[in-house]
Amino acid sequence: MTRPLISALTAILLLVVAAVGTSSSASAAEDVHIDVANFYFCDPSFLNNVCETTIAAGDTVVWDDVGGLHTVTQCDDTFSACPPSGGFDSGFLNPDDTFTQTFDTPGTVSYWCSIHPVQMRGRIIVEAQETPTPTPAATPPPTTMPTSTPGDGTPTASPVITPADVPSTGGAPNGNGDSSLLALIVALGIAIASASVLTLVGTRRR
Ligand SMILES: [Cu+2]
Repeated sequence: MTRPLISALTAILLLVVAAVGTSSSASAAEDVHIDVANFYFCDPSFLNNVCETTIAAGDTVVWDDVGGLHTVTQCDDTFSACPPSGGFDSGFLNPDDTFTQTFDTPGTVSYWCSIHPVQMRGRIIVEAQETPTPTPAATPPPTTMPTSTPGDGTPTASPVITPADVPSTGGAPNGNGDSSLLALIVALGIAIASASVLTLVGTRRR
């Protein structure tokens, strides 16, 4: 086989493996919206108060100006430096303007409107993203029928039969759907690859 054909074959097999492996995915980052209005963040109950919004690390906060001229300006924890060095500042927001900020680091970030610093304050609480634990392939517990021993009334613990102990002779065992599907997909991939090889070889001979 020539190199391009081998690469094509490898690519097809990789595609098959990728298709099989896409079943698990990490939880996606979200957009969290916060209203900015006269004269509050979040909702009117936070007038002269601090609206706290909890998000997950990696989420993006979208402040939507739904009325009035405001800013979204980061502050230090005590609202004494706004913005602190390197902090964000939206500048003036008019109605229908939005300001977005993505928070990747767990912690608490305070902000206010620099035009209405007493009425309008908020905090973003960034919680650590849970690391998605990969779900191991579920091994179906072996179903062991309780063996009734005639005459012997003593109940004994059912023997634990691990899949390795099951003899490979006889009919197809149940619960093998995943590996059968995988085998089918791989076989399909190889078939497609062979077909491509034959087509390519045929094209070259012409
Ligand atoms: Cu304001």
